[in-house]
Amino acid sequence: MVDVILGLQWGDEGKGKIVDFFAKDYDVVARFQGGPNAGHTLYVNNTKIVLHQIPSGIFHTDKINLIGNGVVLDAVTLKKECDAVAALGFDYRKNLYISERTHLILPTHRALDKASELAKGSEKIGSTLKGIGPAYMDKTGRNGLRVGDLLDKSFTTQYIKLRLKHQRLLDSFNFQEDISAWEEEFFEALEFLKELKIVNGEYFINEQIAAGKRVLAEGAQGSMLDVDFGTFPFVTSSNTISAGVCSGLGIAPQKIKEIIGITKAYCTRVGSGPFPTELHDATGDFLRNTGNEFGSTTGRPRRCGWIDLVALHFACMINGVTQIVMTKADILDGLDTLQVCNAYNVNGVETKQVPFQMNKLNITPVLHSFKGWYTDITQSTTFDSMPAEMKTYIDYLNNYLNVPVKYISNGPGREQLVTI
Ligand code: 2SA
Ligand code: GDP
Ligand code: MG
Repeated sequence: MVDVILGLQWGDEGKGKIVDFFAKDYDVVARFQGGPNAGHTLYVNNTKIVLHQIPSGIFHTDKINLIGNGVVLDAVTLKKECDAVAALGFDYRKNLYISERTHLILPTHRALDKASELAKGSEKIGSTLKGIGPAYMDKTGRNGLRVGDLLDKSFTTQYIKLRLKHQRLLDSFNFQEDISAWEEEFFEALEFLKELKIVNGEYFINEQIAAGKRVLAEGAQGSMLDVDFGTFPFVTSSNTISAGVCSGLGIAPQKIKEIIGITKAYCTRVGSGPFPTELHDATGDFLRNTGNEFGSTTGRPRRCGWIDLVALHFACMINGVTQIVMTKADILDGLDTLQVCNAYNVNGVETKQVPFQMNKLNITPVLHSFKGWYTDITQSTTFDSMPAEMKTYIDYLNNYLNVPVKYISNGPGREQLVTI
């Protein structure tokens, strides 16, 4: 069977930590979408590591880690990350597998990402500039190059053809950048990539499932960044929701069992786009500073605000979430009052539904206040010992979402996870 862990907000919910925690119960950890735009933070022997391309189960040496066909792969980032994993004493060559159908991010995709953002000016998406959008465009436009193509002798010819096409596009943007250094690194990294375990991902994973192995699919970004259901156009270019697991790994829907949704106890977003509960005040600054809310890939400050139950309810619906993990609860320890958004006021009309084109509407969040627990919860190991105010907060979420919060994360450490 396959279980899924994915983000219910705009990413950075703490998926890396939770996947690493749960990995011990699985045989395979697989990434199904996204690429080096992701930044999943985990701690290995008290050392912080941020993974962008490699699944977060890599430090469990007996677990298979698969980069699925739905991912877009930057070979340069992958090589650097493999070196970082090896430096921590782990042999990624033993447990890292890559689907031959995974699309490659080329240096010109990164240049095109930059050019497109520059051209958009004040309407830019706030992309991580890792080439994600252009690489997925080449996939759906049926032009992209895949990991399996590397083993074909026509690869260089195909690369040159695509590069030329990209150059014409870059010229139309009037964008100039010397990519020769990127290209050199890229070709070196491709040689490295060729030596890794490249497999037919769909047969590989289905054989694992047939043999009774347990698979954990690891989402990247978050549901509100999904290309179909997120706050379009301020989204990423992949299906971040549970449906993406099937197309991003080649597995059938009935194989999926638990869908574990991760939400912070508050909310953040990095990049542009609507964020109804965003705080532009001292509380927003408090959340950013206490929660260390800076992009794990780009270092950009994250926008911070109250938890948004309208968006969370929507995310639970489209994903079919069966249980929730609430992370970063400890960040709220220092606040005496907490708020949650339980409806949107759109031009004077209250709604509990996520509207089309949120960015074109004037949305005011309808907030419900709670007394904060105002206690250090980082050392709590049982839900019983947690403050009564925290229990009231969780009860409210359970009732609103109609999906149970099953775990509370009360610190970045592997052991800081309380079961309810
Ligand atoms: P892209 O690069 O084309 O996918 O960007 C499109 C939008 O998706 C957002 N996005 C993210 N949001 C949160 N976290 C992400 N990963 C990094 C992290 C981000 C970082 O872990 O912190 O370091 O800045 C991520 N990746 C993409 C992005 O901000 C755009 O709004
Ligand atoms: P991801 O992209 O969803 O994996 O999340 P990121 O790694 O981008 O950001 C989450 C950050 O929060 C990381 O720095 C984690 O170490 C940290 N973190 C995760 N869970 C908790 C928690 O419960 N409390 C605190 N204080 N930090 C946490
Ligand atoms: Mg992240």
